[in-house]
Amino acid sequence: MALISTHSLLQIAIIVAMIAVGSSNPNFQKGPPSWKFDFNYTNQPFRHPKPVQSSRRIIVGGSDNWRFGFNYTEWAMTNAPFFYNDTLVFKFDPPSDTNIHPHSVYMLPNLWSYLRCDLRWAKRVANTSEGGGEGFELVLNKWKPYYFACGESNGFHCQSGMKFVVMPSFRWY
Ligand SMILES: *[C@@H]1O[C@H](CO)[C@@H](O)[C@H](O)[C@H]1NC(C)=O
Ligand SMILES: *[C@@H]1O[C@H](CO)[C@@H](O)[C@H](O)[C@H]1NC(C)=O
Ligand SMILES: *[C@@H]1O[C@H](CO)[C@@H](O)[C@H](O)[C@H]1NC(C)=O
Ligand SMILES: *[C@@H]1O[C@H](CO)[C@@H](O)[C@H](O)[C@H]1NC(C)=O
Ligand SMILES: [Cu+2]
Repeated sequence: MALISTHSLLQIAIIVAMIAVGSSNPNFQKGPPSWKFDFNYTNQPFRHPKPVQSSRRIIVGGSDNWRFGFNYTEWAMTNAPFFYNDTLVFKFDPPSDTNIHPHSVYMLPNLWSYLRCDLRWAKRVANTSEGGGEGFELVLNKWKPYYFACGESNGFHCQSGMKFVVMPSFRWY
């Protein structure tokens, strides 16, 4: 039995790449921090570079919100890096007559559970009703990889793309 499938290897590669994006944030390097991009060397009156916005509110999935049939791994890759203290917002409609397949948000304990969409030791952070209105908010206030997944249909939503990893990056204030 192949213990690690090609599919899993690909996913591991993506996650390693994402964590690398976080660590390669300019602030981890010796060079000047990213405000160098705000400098304008023309002979204008000197203005301080704008302070970096302190935290962001990021809608998971953008205008697609948190839904079935969307690849959140790809979404997370194109929207990385995420920063410490950023707020992730999960928006999904509560169960109703017209919404018989609602969603939820779980955090998986480790990479292995994440790769297999194994929800046994997962922690539910939002039930199917909590994504309505302004959505469910979660602040990235720990220095750790966050393994997110939808916990519905016994892992089927997760396997179909409703999962992603976030590793918060350090931001220079
Ligand atoms: C610098 O300021 C000048 C004058 O306002 C402007 O034309 C130029 O586009 C600015 N350059 C950058 C890189 O922001
Ligand atoms: C993150 O946010 C908390 C609460 O607003 C604040 O006390 C803390 O200084 C922030 N940490 C960083 C690294 O920005
Ligand atoms: C979801 O959680 C909210 C807030 O804790 C609670 O009021 C609600 O009853 C829960 N709904 C379901 C379907 O578990
Ligand atoms: C989502 O996209 C990633 C990267 O392109 C890919 O490896 C993965 O198989 C996709 N997931 C699904 C469920 O299609
Ligand atoms: Cu779901």
